[in-house]
Amino acid sequence: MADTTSDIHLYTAATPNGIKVSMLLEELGLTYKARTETAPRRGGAQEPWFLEINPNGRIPALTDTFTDGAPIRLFESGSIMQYLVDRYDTEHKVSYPHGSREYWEVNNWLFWQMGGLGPMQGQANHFTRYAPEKIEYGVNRYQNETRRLYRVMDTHLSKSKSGYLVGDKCTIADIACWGWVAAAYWAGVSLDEYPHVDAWVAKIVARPGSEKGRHVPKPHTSLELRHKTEEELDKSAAQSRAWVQAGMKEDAKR
Ligand SMILES: N[C@@H](CCC(=O)N[C@@H](CS)C(=O)NCC(=O)O)C(=O)O
Repeated sequence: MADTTSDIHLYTAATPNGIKVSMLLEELGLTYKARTETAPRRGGAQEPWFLEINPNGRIPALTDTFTDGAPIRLFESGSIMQYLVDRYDTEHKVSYPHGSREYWEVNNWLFWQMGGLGPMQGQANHFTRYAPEKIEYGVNRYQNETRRLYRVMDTHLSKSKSGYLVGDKCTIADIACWGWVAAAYWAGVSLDEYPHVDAWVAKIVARPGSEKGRHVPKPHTSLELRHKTEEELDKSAAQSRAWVQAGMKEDAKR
């Protein structure tokens, strides 16, 4: 049996990058403490103590006691996920052995998410929901790039026998992508055009660990966005727009 005791503190918020880590921790059955004092709206992410953990001042970040007994810090969700499976997924529940073909294919999709899907959809969110004015060029550029990435994923999943991104099981590649895809409608992208991706969203949410982890630190509501009107989406965006804009002004002053 793998050792599931840990001294993990997860600094997180209810965002696509934050829930990746709680979903993985739950999939692995690890104990951890979810910390929310650095959540974007609270501003704690720029405090000196947190910058010691993540010099980039963003969530998620994680601390643990390393194998040598001293504290270790992890930042960047992809790096955190690799650390967690490398150290704790000794039974390869959601990973493949280092050096196997599948290991490298998981890495391909993990980097695809970190370098493509996340940043592009994040900018689609920004121009669609948070910009103080509608800038058509920005909206089109990032929504279209997000759609292109969903097409890539849909084509890949159409050839998958298991319905997962790599091999015959759910891995950190799936978990990394899930929170973003689940929030497609926030970026103005419809899942109706991507049937394999749509089925994959439901497949992941049916897993008890992922289902539990997506609700950390508070109930996950992205799947309900699909049933909201553009007007309702815009109304919720107005609440977030204010703190996104305030955060940008603060960053520009630093
Ligand atoms: N590449 C980073 C992105 C981290 C990131 O941008 N986190 C967002 C939440 S998903 C954040 O902390 N936003 C607060 C802000 O922009 O001030 C990762 O994957 O961990």
